[in-house]
Amino acid sequence: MAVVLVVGSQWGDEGKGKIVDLLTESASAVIRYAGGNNAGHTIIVKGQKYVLHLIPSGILHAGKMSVIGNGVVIDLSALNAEIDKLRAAGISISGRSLLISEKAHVIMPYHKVIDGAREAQLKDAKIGTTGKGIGPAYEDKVSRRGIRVGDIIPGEAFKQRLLGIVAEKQRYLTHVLQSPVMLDAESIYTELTEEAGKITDFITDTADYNQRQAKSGTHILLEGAQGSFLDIDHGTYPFVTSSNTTVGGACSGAGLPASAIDHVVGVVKAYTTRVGSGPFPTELDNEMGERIRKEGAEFGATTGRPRRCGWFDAALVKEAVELNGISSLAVTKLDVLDSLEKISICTGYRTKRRQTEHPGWLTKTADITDYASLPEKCKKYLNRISNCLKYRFPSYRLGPDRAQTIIMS
Ligand code: 2SA
Ligand code: MG
Repeated sequence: MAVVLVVGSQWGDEGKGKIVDLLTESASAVIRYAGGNNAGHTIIVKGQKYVLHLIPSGILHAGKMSVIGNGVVIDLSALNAEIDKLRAAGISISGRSLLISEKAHVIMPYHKVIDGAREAQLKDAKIGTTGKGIGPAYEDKVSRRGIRVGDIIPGEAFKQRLLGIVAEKQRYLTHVLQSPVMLDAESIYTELTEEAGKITDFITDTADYNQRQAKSGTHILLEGAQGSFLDIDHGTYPFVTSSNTTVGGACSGAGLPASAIDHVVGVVKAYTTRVGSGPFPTELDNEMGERIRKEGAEFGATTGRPRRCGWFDAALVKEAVELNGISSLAVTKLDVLDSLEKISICTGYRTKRRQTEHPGWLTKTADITDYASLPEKCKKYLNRISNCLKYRFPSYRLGPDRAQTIIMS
């Protein structure tokens, strides 16, 4: 399998990072194509926990290339902090392990201020963003006022352009959003050029790199961020993020033709979570939801916010399967349901809400390494999901560690 896309099939936090990490073994490169440091990919390798926000999960494997594609928005100081943290943990990062697109847009300090001020203005109707400036950065990209990584060339020309943009943002902040924040254009220029200076070794034409890899038949992975229903076009608008998280975003955000994608792996949690506002038909706003949250440690990997929890929604995932052309599904966090006596699955709600109840398996599953050894009731639950979606699963991820996975053959 040459080019494989790993895409979230719910509202994010499905465990994409773990599946990518697992598939990286046989891949040469891992490419991020959308989102920014709003993402939080938690990976546990040999008991050591890593939370990645911008850098693809491939960085945890020596000898693999990690690529931040043109569709990603980059907060340069957050990126450098992440690089420093990984280096401190003994991970080697150089131009031979990390590439950053010169065309990726930069999240500027004023984007974060605008993000926060807008949310405050929306009060109860707020989106529940991560506050990382994602929306305002993509807005500037689309309105052709953004700053790209490759635009940051220290000197008068760039400085003058930046001063003009900052003056405009200040007017917007003060007069439209009534924000008390005063932007300091000089220090923004200094910080930006300093941070950009630290990553010059990594900046390149990543679309060209990706296309060459794809053409040569090398196995590469496209690592999705957030989930299908946070997609700006196909998600639960306006409670979405500002990028195309789905398959189309992978092509534009990595600079790859649609024909290059050979296989699409959809990642789903064995139940559903959502962080931030917006519709959630199977939400359990009760003790059961609390129990799943606790058992699954369902807290935002970026903001620490408690994630909303609910039953598996097969109707929703079926849509993600169609939308992304998912070839196979990977199920994660099955072990979180180990202690439940009854588990429900939503099988449809467009015309009529239906929930089917399943007996729980009440057995610890995290360390089971083959499908046959799973409790019968657990297999029944998985088969039901598989039947609802009319898809079979290539792997089941049980516990949090890389080793705690069942690969189906
Ligand atoms: P934004 O910040 O503009 O992208 O927020 C818009 C919506 O997108 C949701 N969103 C996420 N949902 C799940 N996981 C995300 N990453 C972090 C994690 C989230 C965290 O891995 O846990 O730590 O809170 C993520 N990023 C964005 C967001 O909640 C809004 O609904
Ligand atoms: Mg996450």
